[in-house]
Amino acid sequence: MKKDLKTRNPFRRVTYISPINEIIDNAFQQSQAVRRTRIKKRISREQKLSFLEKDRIVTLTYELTRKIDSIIDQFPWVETIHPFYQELCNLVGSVDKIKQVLGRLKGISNQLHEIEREQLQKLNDTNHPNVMASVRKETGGRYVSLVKKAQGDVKYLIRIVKKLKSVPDFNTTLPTIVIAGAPNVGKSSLVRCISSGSPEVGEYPFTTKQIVFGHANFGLTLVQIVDTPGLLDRPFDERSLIERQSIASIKHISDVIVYMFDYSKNSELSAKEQNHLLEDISNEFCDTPTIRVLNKVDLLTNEEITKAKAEFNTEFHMSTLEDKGLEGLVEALKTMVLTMLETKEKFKDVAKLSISEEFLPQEEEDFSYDI
Ligand SMILES: Nc1nc2c(ncn2[C@@H]2O[C@H](COP(=O)(O)OP(=O)(O)OP(=O)(O)O)[C@@H](O)[C@H]2O)c(=O)[nH]1
Ligand SMILES: [Mg+2]
Repeated sequence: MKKDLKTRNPFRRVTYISPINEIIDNAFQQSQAVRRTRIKKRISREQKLSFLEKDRIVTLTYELTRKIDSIIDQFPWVETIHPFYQELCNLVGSVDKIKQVLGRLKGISNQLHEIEREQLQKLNDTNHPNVMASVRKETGGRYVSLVKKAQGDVKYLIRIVKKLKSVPDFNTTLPTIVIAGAPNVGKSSLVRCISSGSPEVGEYPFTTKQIVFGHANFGLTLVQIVDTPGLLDRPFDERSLIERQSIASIKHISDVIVYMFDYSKNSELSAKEQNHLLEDISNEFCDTPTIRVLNKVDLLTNEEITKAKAEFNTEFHMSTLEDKGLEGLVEALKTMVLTMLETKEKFKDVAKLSISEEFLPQEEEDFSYDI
C-alpha cells in the first residue's frame, strides 16, 4: 500500500467529477471550436473538409474519453482501501456498485474509441461534403446517446464522493484510541482534553454527527484519538447512518476503546442501557481492549460515585468539564499503547519511526522499549 493510502482518506484524491451534461457540453464546444484543419499542404477542398471533420470527431472523442477516464483514474481502487473506508462506502452506497459503475464507465470509454474508428473509416470512404457532415453529426448523436447512459452512474459517484470526502484522514500506521458511549456522556469533551482534536461540545445529545480525529503525543509515539457520535442501546438494524459510522470506527480502527459512562440525572441512557450497550460492543469486538470510564463526577455525590463504580465496574472517574481525574486514564492509555507497539505486528514499522534514536535498540532482535 502506498504511504499516501496509509495516512489519508483515499477519497480525498478525487478532485472533481464532472456531471455528464457538463462533459457532453464541454466536449461539443471543443469540437465545434475546431474550424480549420491543421494540415498545411496543398490539398483539394474535399480533402480539407475530410480532415476538418476528422479533427472534429477526434477532438470530440478525446474530450469525452478524457473526462470519463479521469473519473475512473481519480477514484480509489475500492478493493484495496482500508476496511474502515470500505465499510463507510457500504454505508453510503455499495463497494460492489462502485466497482460496477466504474466498469461501465470504462466500457463506455472503450466504445467511444470503437465508434471513432468506424466513423473515421466512413470519412475515408467518401469524397462528398454532405456525407462527411452527416457522418460527423451521426457520430455526435451516437456519442450523446451512449454517454448519457452513464448519467445516473456518474450522479451516484458524485453523491458517494461528496459524503466520503468529508470523512477525516485516518492514519493506519498509528495506534488508535476510539472514544465511545451513549449520547451526551462527554466523549467530545474528553477528546478535547486529551488530544489536538477540537470536536464540538454541546448540551444536547447527538452533537457529534461525524467521526473526528485528534492526535496526542504519547512521548514515544503519536496516537490518534477518535471522537464518535453517540450510540443508543438498540439493535444494529435500527441504527442510524451516523451511529453506524461509530460502529465502523470501533470495528475497524480501534486498538483501544474508551467507553464512557454517565451516572448523572441528565444522562441520556439509563445505567442498565449503558451497560447493555457496552456489552453489545464488547460481544461484537471482543478482541479490542476496553477501558471503562465514569465521567461527570462533579455532578455526583460520593455516595453516587460509589454506586456508579459498583454498577459500571469503572476503572477511572473524572470530570472532563473541570479537567479533573484524567491523568490516570492518560497514563493507562500510554502503557497500553507502549505494550501494543512492542507486541503488535502492524506497529513494527511505525514504532521504529516514531521512537527517537536514543530509545532504539542496537540489535533488531532485542527490540524493546525499556527506558
Ligand atoms: N457537569 C459536567 N458536564 C459535562 C462533563 N463533560 C461534559 N459535560 C457536558 O455534557 C454535555 C455533552 O458533552 P459532549 O462532550 O458534547 O458529549 P458527547 O458525548 O460528545 O455528546 P454527543 O456528541 O452528543 O454524543 C456538554 O454540555 C458538556 O459541557 C463533565 O465532566 N461534567
Ligand atoms: Mg460529541
